[in-house]
Amino acid sequence: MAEDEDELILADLPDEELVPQMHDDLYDGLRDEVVEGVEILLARGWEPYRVLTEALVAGMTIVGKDFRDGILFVPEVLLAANAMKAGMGLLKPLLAETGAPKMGKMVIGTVKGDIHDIGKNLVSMMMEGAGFEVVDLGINTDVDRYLGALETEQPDILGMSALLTTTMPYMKIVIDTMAERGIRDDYIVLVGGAPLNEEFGRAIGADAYCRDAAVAVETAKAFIARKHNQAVVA
Ligand code: B1M
Repeated sequence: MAEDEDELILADLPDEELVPQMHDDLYDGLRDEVVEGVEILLARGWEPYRVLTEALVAGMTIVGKDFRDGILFVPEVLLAANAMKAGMGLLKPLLAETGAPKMGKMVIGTVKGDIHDIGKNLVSMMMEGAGFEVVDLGINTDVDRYLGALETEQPDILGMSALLTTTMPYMKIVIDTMAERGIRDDYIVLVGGAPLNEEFGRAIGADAYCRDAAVAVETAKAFIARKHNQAVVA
């Protein structure tokens, strides 16, 4: 009897209770519940982007704060990250389904020494949704892998992600190496990650720092438009 009373049926919750419940489930690393919550919100007509930002990213922000404050530890955060990824997996095809014409191509990776990939994956998803072709190099990407991919993929944009203050300087190594090889100006270089800011982006010689995935898409579109205009003028 008591057990029945305790059982929580996610589908019975109104949106304003379901979303905080999803934040709790993400916090607790409950993958299946997070996936179910995403399915319910989509079935209720929520836009995939709204589910992503209000249910998943907002939940991960709470996890981030408690990780910083020593309330959560790596194993718990990994579980939360896996639950987040499972929810994102469901949204990915929907965000990519816009049928937008191809805008350009981006190679992206998390820099050497850094294994955080949720933000990078989100950027990739949103870029694909906006019509960009994305080649994802994954995590822990060293300068040779970045440069090799630039050569083989010939993208318009190089994207780099770093979540640690100790790994963000690696972006400058990549950009400096591009400059040494005379290819820096062949690509639009966009950087992002929680510890970065605009000043850092400028200081390392990137074209722009992108605060979040939506800004990354808008910035990429603006740079591609500028590139096309220059090509027309030239
Ligand atoms: Co890590 N971790 N972590 N962690 N982790 C942070 C980053 C930290 C801030 C937590 C904290 O203390 N509050 C802290 C860094 C402190 C610092 O450097 N100043 C930290 C630490 C210390 C560590 C370890 C060292 C912990 C340890 O082992 N003692 C370790 C490092 C491992 C390594 O990389 N070598 C570690 C490990 C981990 C996990 C493996 C447990 C896990 C990662 C799982 C995974 O990614 N697969 C993890 C997580 C999940 C986090 C937090 C909690 C969440 C990161 C995240 O996914 N955010 C994070 C705390 C935080 O950031 N609040 C933390 C959600 C994501 C959507 O946001 O990644 O910022 P974000 O991406 C945004 C924007 O930044 C931007 O757009 C994205 C979407 O809007 N963006 C880009 C990102 N990349 C971009 C690229 C672009 C454009 C925009 O290119 C064009």
